[in-house]
Amino acid sequence: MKLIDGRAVAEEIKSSLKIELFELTQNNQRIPTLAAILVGDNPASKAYVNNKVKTCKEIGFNSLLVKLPSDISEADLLKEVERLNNNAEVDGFIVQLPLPKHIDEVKVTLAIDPKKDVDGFHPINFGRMAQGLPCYLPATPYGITLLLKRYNIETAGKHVVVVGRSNIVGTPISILLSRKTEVGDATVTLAHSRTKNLHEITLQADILIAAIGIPGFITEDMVKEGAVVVDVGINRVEDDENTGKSKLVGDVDFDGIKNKSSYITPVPGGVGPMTVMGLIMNTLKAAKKEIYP
Ligand code: BQF
Repeated sequence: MKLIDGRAVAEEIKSSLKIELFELTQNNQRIPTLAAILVGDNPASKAYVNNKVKTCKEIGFNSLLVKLPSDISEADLLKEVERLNNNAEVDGFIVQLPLPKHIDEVKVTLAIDPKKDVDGFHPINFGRMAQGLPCYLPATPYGITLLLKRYNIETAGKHVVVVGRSNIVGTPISILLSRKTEVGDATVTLAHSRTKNLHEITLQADILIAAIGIPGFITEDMVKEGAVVVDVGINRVEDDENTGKSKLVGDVDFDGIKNKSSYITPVPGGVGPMTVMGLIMNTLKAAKKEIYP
């Protein structure tokens, strides 16, 4: 078993971004600026936004955190989105999900200017991704492709099984890996909660990507000997020892699978840190006007 160390790869990328930022400023180009809208005080959402802001600071990017109360109306949130769309200081921004129940996430996503949509969630960017046009890739799929590349994991001709069909992970990673690209040319099966005989399908996977959101869902009996296992799950569960504390676990039974897989991503420290780097890479592209000149 080889561990895919997302934390280490994220650090490598941070180092190279610091150098690139230095070169940008030498050429009198703008310092990339990321803004984030955080609605309410969900502890997990706060932690995610703080990770993103902290990573910007570490590299030397500018960041702007817009904190809004959980009872903000949808109309007022849409106004804040419009303000960031029109703020020339901001290269790209995100609205941290999930949003409170009274707010329509689709409406908010549609309100973001696709040129500043560094999460890559707007249907314009999704559609451009699906057709292989320049776009902001959704952060988690982007991070997964960076990890596969970094570890020289061949995808061409391989059978990738993705479990989970969300708009932000399962569906876009299945599209990306099936396209005729560097990290692509795979034969992809997209499995989900209504898939029959899931074991039979996952056992065929050369590369298994778990993005279901159920702790420990993928067990040893579902994995082929020598498979590459990518765990996208971030689930907070109670600690075993009755300490009252919680811990992060993935969608994969790591201890059960680690000796059967060729490569495996841990949780924490696997895909999670690379999700943040995907966002950061998109912010750099936004500042350089690489996607939408
Ligand atoms: C790690 C996210 C579910 C719903 C909304 C590093 C992150 C997580 C884990 C992180 C996630 C998950 C993010 C680790 C951002 C990934 O060390 O394993 C970083 O900050 N993430 C998000 O913004 O929204 C989510 C998961």
